[in-house]
Amino acid sequence: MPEMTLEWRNWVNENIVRGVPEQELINILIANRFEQELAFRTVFETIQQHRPEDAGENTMILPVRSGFESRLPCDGVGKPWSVAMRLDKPCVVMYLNVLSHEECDRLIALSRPKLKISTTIDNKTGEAKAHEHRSSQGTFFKLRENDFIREIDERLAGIMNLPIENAEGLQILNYQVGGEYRPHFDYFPPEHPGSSLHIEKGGQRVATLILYLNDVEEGGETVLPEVSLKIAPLKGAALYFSYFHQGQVDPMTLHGGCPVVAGEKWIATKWVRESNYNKPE
Ligand code: PD2
Ligand code: ZN
Repeated sequence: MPEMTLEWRNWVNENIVRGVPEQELINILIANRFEQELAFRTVFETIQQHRPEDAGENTMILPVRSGFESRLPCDGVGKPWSVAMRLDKPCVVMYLNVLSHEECDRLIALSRPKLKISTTIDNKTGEAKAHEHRSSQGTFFKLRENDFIREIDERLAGIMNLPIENAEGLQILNYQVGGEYRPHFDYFPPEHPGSSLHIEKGGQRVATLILYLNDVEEGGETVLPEVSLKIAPLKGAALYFSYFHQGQVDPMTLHGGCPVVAGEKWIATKWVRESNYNKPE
């Protein structure tokens, strides 16, 4: 991945001054192989210099290109995904139209017959166990399990800007009324003896993408309490956050799924590791 050079910084600066939309500049940087986070940060810092009132301390709101704010249902078919919201520290990004409504419905239909009680990892032993803190049912697809899943796995790796081989298989979760996932970390806390078992293959988890497969009637928001962020599920949209940088995990990414108050909630979760998680045994 290229480092940010002075020429590129100047280019961003000139274009911000000319009034070119932020998202356009970010897309060009990413197309030129800059890491997504570096692209966002460079544009963000430049805006902060010129229009501090638009940038705030920590938050960057990018142009919203569909019905997110109004919570209109947005049909992802044929539309490119776009960024609706970004927080800089920790890096949290809300994407729209990552999956089409047909893809969401198909993932649900394929998963429904395979659902099993979800588990959490025992801090001491690393064993997976059912726990009152996680009241959902779920199932996994293997990485590239079939053509449909392969296409989604490839798209998500592209959005997350991480190698597909580092990804775990897509997990589908279903919460009924009252179902929740209490605040937790997706990384394996280094201080827990049970973590080493999970880090052996593919290393630490580095980032998560939660994909919302339906609109929830009430409740079921994803929360990041340390940064006071609450995201309502929106069919086809996705929430990204990363938490492992320079060998350090980021406790600010504590997050949870609020209880569903009415209706049900379906999500898909993509977790990505530091290194290859799919080497043949
Ligand atoms: O369902 C959610 O919103 C949620 C919240 C926190 C899912 C996960 N974590 C996860 O799958 O890791
Ligand atoms: Zn989680």
